[in-house]
Amino acid sequence: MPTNLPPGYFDAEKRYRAAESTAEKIVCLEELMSTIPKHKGTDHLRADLRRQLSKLKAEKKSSKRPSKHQSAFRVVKEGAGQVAVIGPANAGKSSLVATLTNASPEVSEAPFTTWRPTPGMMLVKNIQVQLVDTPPLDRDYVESELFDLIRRADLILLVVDLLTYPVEQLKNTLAILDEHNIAPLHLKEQYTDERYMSFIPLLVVANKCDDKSCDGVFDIFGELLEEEWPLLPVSVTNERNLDDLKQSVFEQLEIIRVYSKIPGEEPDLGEPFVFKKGSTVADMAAKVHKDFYENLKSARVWGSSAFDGQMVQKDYILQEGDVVELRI
Ligand SMILES: Nc1nc2c(ncn2[C@@H]2O[C@H](COP(=O)(O)OP(=O)(O)OP(=O)(O)O)[C@@H](O)[C@H]2O)c(=O)[nH]1
Ligand SMILES: [Mg+2]
Repeated sequence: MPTNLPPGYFDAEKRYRAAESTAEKIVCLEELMSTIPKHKGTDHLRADLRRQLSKLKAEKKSSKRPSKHQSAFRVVKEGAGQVAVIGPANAGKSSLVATLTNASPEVSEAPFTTWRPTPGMMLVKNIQVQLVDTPPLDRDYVESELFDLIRRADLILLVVDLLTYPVEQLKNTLAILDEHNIAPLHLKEQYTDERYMSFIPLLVVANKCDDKSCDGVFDIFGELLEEEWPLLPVSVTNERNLDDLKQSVFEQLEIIRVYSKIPGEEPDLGEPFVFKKGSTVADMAAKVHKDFYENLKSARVWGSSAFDGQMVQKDYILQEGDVVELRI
């Protein structure tokens, strides 16, 4: 049966064939279908094109669903450590990340402002540490991927509002974490079966401690907790104790800074290498270059635990601030 297609069909078909993206193809195909007269002779053609259209629409829909790798909750680690800033709504998590890093997450007096994680880099001692602002940890609204983000973090900053039932806020947040098999590292001994748990170092940040008048409230908060907690009172608004907070983050990450030195030259004290505590000269050689690792003959160290220029072996454990000269 003749199809009797109008000239508009052939123009639309050209555009459809030239379309590159799925979205563009859908628009062109719909246009193409609208040019086809509806009669018995075009039944097959219309059915074919309808099938193609639904295939394209399905393609578009599945590409919209972010894969695990594209998810906003999968934040690529940068710098010397990744720190998840978590806690109940309105505690000041976004304010903290906005003040300490180059990121600008939205801050608002209305709770439930943040819906997606936002990473930012914080300079502490001359190294960069990544802070990640997160949506509020609330049983009714939390997305399960947030717990994956927390499990991957090197450190948790649990922010509570010191002026709004901080004990309840802390206990509630810990209970939610526990329900998802996440617990503070310092409580590890309390768990008889550790197999399914992720233990992450955790520091409690009691925010909104704006002036000295709040210090008493902070003391009571500490006394009301049943155990010893790593706690720090801060005020993001008034920038109280934020330097202490940065220092604590550095310490809790258990990292050291080590500087390299070329024989006969002054050490480069600008850009340290960052290692986990307990790393050795061999670890440093591996980080500098494969050749250094494979052909290392000797190393000399200047630092607190070695006398200046002391020759050391590959298994020498590096210390914070060491200057190391590798020789191959
Ligand atoms: N007084 C006082 N208010 C603060 C302080 N830090 C943050 N705020 C205020 O607390 C409110 C909430 O701040 P956000 O940073 O948006 O809190 P959040 O924890 O990110 O909130 P959600 O994204 O909703 O979970 C805002 O009105 C801030 O200005 C502080 O140190 N002192
Ligand atoms: Mg927020």
